[in-house]
Amino acid sequence: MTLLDGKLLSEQIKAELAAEVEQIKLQGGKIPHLAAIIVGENPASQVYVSSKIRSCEQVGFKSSLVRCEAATTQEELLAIVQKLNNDPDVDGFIVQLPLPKHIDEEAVTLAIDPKKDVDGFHPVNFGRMAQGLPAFLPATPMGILEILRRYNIETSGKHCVVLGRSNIVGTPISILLSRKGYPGDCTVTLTHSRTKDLPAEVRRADILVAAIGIPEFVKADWVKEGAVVIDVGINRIPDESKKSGTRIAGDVDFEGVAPHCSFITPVPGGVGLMTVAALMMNTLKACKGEIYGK
Ligand code: BQF
Repeated sequence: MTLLDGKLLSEQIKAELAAEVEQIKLQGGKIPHLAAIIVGENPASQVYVSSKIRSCEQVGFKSSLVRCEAATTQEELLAIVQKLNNDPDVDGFIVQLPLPKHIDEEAVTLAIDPKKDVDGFHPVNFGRMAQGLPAFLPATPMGILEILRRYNIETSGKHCVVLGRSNIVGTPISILLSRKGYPGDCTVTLTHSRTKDLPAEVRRADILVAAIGIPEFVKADWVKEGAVVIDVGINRIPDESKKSGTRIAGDVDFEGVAPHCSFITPVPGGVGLMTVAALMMNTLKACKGEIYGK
């Protein structure tokens, strides 16, 4: 069993990005600029957005954080989105999810200029991704592809089983792994809450992507010997042995499953860090006009 080390890979990627930013600076080019909007005080969101800003500093990007109180109206938020759409210095921006209940996430996502949509959530980017056109890929699926690529994991002809059909992870990774090329050319099964015999489906997986949001859901006897397991889950569960009283668990029962795997991502230190690294990659692409031209 080999650990798929998201910390190592994300640091590698950030070092590569930092070197490229250095070159841009030497040549007097535009410095990549990522902006983030956060609404309210969700503690997990605060941590996520801080780590994105910190990553910008590490790679030499400019960053801006727009903090809005929880009571911000949808109209006020849409006005901030328009401002960032029209700010020529901002190459890309994100609206940190989840948003407070009184704001329609879909309306906000639709308002983002697809050319600045470095989270890849706008339906234009989703549609372009699905058709294999240049697009900003959503950060978590892109991070997963980068893990497969950087560990040279064979994907062609493999049976990939995806748990969960969210717009942000399950659905896009199932599309990306089924398309032509590397990483890709998989035969994909997308499973969800109405799937009849989930353990039976999971047992067919050469590559398993678990993005269901239930702690330690995937059990040892569901996993085929030698499978590659990508655990997208970030679940906080009670643990009396911890100072905080909680720990973070993935969607996979790591202790039980790991001995059966050829490769497996840890939680924490796996896919989550790659999500942030992928966002940085997208921001540089936005700055260079790699997807939509300059
Ligand atoms: C790790 C996210 C659910 C809802 C909204 C490293 C992150 C997480 C975990 C991170 C996530 C999850 C992010 C680890 C960004 C990934 O070592 O396990 C990094 O910062 N993420 C987000 O911005 O919004 C979310 C999950």
